[in-house]
Amino acid sequence: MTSTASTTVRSVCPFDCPDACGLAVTLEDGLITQITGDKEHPVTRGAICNKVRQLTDRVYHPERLLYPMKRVGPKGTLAFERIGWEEAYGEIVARMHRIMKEQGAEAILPYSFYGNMGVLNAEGMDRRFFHRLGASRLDRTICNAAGAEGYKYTMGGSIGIDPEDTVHTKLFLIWGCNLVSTNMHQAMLAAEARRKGAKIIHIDVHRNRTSSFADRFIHIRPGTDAALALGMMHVLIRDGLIDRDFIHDHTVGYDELAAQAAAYSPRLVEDITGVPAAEIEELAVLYGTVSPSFIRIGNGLQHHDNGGMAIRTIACLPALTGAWRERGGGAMKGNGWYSRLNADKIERPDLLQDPDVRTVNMNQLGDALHELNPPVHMLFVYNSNPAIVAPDQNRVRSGLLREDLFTVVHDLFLTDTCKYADIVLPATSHFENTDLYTSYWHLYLQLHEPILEPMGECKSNFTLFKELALRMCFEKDVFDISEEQMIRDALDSEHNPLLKGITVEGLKQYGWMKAGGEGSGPSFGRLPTPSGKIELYSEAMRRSGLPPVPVHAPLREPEKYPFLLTTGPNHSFINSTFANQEKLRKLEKEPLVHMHADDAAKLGLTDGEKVIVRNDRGEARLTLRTGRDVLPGVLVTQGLWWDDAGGGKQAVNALTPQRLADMGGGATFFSNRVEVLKLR
Ligand SMILES: Nc1nc2c(c(=O)[nH]1)N[C@H]1C(S)=C(S)[C@@H](COP(=O)(O)OP(=O)(O)OC[C@H]3O[C@@H](n4cnc5c(=O)[nH]c(N)nc54)[C@H](O)[C@@H]3O)O[C@H]1N2
Ligand SMILES: Nc1nc2c(c(=O)[nH]1)N[C@H]1C(S)=C(S)[C@@H](COP(=O)(O)OP(=O)(O)OC[C@H]3O[C@@H](n4cnc5c(=O)[nH]c(N)nc54)[C@H](O)[C@@H]3O)O[C@H]1N2
Ligand code: SF4
Ligand SMILES: [Mo]
Repeated sequence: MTSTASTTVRSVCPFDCPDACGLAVTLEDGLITQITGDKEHPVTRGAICNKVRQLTDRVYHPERLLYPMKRVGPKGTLAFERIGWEEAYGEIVARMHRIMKEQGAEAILPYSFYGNMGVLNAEGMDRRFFHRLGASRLDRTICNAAGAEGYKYTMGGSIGIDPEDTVHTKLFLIWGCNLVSTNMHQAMLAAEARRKGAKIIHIDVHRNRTSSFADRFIHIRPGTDAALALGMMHVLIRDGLIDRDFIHDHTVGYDELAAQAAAYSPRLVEDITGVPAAEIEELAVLYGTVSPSFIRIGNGLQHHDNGGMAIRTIACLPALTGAWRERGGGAMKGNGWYSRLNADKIERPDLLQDPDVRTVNMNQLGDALHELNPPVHMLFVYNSNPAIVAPDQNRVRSGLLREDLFTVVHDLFLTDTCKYADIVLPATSHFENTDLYTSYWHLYLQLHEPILEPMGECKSNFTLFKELALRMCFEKDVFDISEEQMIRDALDSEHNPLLKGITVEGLKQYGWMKAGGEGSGPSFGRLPTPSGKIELYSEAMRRSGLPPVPVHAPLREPEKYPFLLTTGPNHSFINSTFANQEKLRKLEKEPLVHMHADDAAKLGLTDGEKVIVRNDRGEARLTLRTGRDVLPGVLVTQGLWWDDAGGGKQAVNALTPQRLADMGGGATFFSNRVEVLKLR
């Protein structure tokens, strides 16, 4: 028997998940044999999710793309033939030159998101390349744009409490967040707080894993959270459960907010939200008397027409009670503000010759492919799977089918988007790359050094855009640089004093370093709002044509169809990533739609049968699950499944609108009206 050399090395989870876990990877003879959590990681402490424990199945998947290919059959059919990188680069460069000459560089559109969260590969060399090229800009709004802007109006930026402090919390509100599935370490910290006496309340439209984890569940109608928060404020103010000193010292606009909240009596709020008035009273009194209290605000409630305002409104609650004062008190929507990097240095927007070049909102890709002038002639997709994740999928796909559109897709797999590609390029997994990771939840920056050689002919996004730039004869001093050089640029602390002392050398030595060091948390000396304080009234909103004081606005889709459908992510996939892995797909069984038992009875539908969920945009065929997990009139489906081989129409974005949310150009994935028909 030959002996095998086994080593365990440090890695980082690259996926679009708040936890950004530290990984411990075992290699035998250069092959990964096991992936577990790094026990030394200060926040994730050795625990990782089941998805990433199975990551070897993804890295060594037999269907991984290993070489470039070009289309040899009709669009939409996955007919490809192997080519070399030089031929691929040659075709892309020739196309780019032709488009630039005939239509202008604006006719080229990048389309990317965070399939890999590494700074260099998600918002580094790629951005630099497209700026230099003069391509149309992409507004990356598909995830948290509305909520981030809403929170910013109140707090000045993505500034919440340090999640490590949440073990001190005594009242834990999980608001529109499926924590157990989507931010498991926050659930672990909540469980630790509970062992020390905390009570956990989940406010959601769907009774799910997180509801079972919580001590109490509050079932709310979709898109009505601002009303609930205003109802809580009504009671807090009426009953004198507010912290007048904190309000005086750290907020502006209390009088305007109080006047507004006065109109939101628990009875009125019950009518809007479906939450009984007595429950609203009880929740508000708990919130006003238990301290420290913490609100984890999720992404779910901001995927609605009124999502920005919902988050802005909830973010006002801890200011009224002064919850921010105590360790473990306050709120968090995201924490990106702490570790913000020097984007100007890495993305180089100064290379853009025409700063007025058009910007395309990624939530409106469907319309962009059909309506823009000059038309989009080249679409360059990486780190994203728009044929599945973008709203109004039928419109997106008919655009992708345009014969005069040249599409390049860089990915690890032949995704549904690749069906429409002219050139498919193979991407490395993050294990093969050098990169820098931040988290949008905890405060640690982590360095990743490659632990595998690139597989087949795979290239990282960084290498792809660097090599493409050199073939376009772009400036060598700007593009012919190393990963390490770009990481040094990113860490420049000029604009962010919290990065002071964080260096490549330090990251190499320790693996991770914390933004702001120990004891980070919002400082109320001065917040980055215009007034420097928490803005309960926002003059900036008024100037932007938004209501300056929190208010509830109803969802916008006409009530032509009887049900409101929310289409969130599931436990075993990350967006559409992992949906091609057999074991994980089996755990999710099949694409389901949850309906209240009374609604099902009225329609003569039974649990387990296949139904057609449809509206004017399209249809999805899903398996019906009936019960009491959703309120009457509401439907919930979870998971972004790939097209099934039989053409079974299970992709739910066929139903979702391109309509934008109230703020930030955000997506409205959860504000769909639909009807449900028996599948005969
Ligand atoms: N397992 C897993 N983890 C993930 C992801 C994944 O796909 N799978 N995706 C990652 C990404 S990109 C993101 S953005 C995050 C998202 O993770 P979360 O922030 O948890 O957001 P969602 O799961 O979209 O929605 C959260 C909850 O909001 C509920 N909800 C929907 N509408 C409303 C409403 O109007 N009011 C209230 N109160 N609740 C509502 C949904 O039922 C859901 O339970 O998770 C990340 N982590
Ligand atoms: N209906 C509905 N739609 C949604 C959502 C929802 O809740 N409901 N959630 C929305 C949200 S919050 C988000 S964040 C978006 C996510 O949308 P996307 O960012 O498109 O997410 P994924 O589906 O995970 O696709 C990422 C792709 O990037 C590829 N990839 C991974 N690493 C690399 C790499 O290093 N290089 C390259 N070139 N490719 C790589 C993966 O293989 C995968 O195909 O989806 C949105 N769409
Ligand atoms: S997907 Fe999230 S929870 Fe799972 S290992 Fe990655 S960062 Fe951790
Ligand atoms: Mo997201």
